[in-house]
Amino acid sequence: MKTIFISGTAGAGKSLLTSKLYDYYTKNRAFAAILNLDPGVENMPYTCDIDVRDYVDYVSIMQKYDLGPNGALVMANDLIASKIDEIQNEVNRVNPDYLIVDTPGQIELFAYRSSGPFLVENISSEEKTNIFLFDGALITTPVNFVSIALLATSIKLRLNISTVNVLTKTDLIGTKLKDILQWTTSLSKLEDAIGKEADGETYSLTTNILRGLNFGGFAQGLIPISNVTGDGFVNLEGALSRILNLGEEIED
Ligand SMILES: Nc1nc2c(ncn2[C@@H]2O[C@H](COP(=O)(O)OP(=O)(O)O)[C@@H](O)[C@H]2O)c(=O)[nH]1
Ligand SMILES: [Mg+2]
Repeated sequence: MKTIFISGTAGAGKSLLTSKLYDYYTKNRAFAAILNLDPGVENMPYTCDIDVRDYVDYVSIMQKYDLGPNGALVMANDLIASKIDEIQNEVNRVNPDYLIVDTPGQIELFAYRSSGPFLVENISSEEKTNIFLFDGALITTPVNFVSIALLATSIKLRLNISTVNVLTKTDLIGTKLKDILQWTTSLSKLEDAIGKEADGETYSLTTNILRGLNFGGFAQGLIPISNVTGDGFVNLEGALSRILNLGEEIED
C-alpha cells in the first residue's frame, strides 16, 4: 500500500482533490481507498472507506467538555493520534494499493500540533508522500505566492516526507496561470514581479525568503490542476507514480 496525504490551506481543494484522485485511480483500474482525517467536516464530496469521525466525535466533545467549536476542533484533532490502532486496523482490512488521506480543513491543527505528524510517521505503508495544495484563488500577487511557498516549506518540515506541490483552481485564474508558472521556473522573473508590487521592508523580506526557499528548490515542478475540469491530472499522477514507485525500487 502507498499512502498519499492531501494538505493545503482551508478551502484550497483538499477534499475535492481527494475525491477526484480516487475517481482517477479507480478509472485506471487501481485499487484506491479514502481515509478522512477531518473530525470537523460535515459534507464531503466522496464516500470514505475509513472515517476518523467514527472514532472522534467533535459534537460530543463540545458538549462533554463544555467547549466552543474552536476548542472542540483542537481537542478532536489532538485525539486522532490516540486512535491510530483502530485506524490502522481498518486500513489493513481494506488494504488498497493507494490510500488517499484527506486532512483536516485547518492545516495548523493537523501539521503544527503533534497528532498529524505522529500519524504521518506511524501509519504503516510501503511508501508515503504529501501533496501540498497552493490555492490558485489565493495567489493573486507574487508576494502571496512566496508566502504560500513558505507555508508549503514549513509543512514539509513538519510532516517530514516527500512533497508534491500542486496549484489548484486553474480553471478560475485565467491568464494568471501563465505568470505563476513563469515565476516557478525563473527566479529573476519572480524577483522582477515582486519589485513591481512591493518596496521597502516587504520587498527585502520577500526576496530574502525567496532566495532561502529557492535554495531548497521550493516550487520547482509546481503542477497546475483543476479539480473541476480534470486538467493536469495526468501530470499529477505521473509525479506521484515517480515518487511512489521510486521508493519501491529502492526497497527491492
Ligand atoms: N473552480 C474550482 N473550484 C474548486 C477547485 N478545487 C476545489 N474547488 C472548490 O473550492 C471549495 C473548497 O474545496 P474543498 O475541497 O472543500 O477544500 P478543502 O477545505 O481544502 O477541503 C469547494 O467549493 C470546491 O468545490 C478547483 O480546482 N476549481
Ligand atoms: Mg476538506
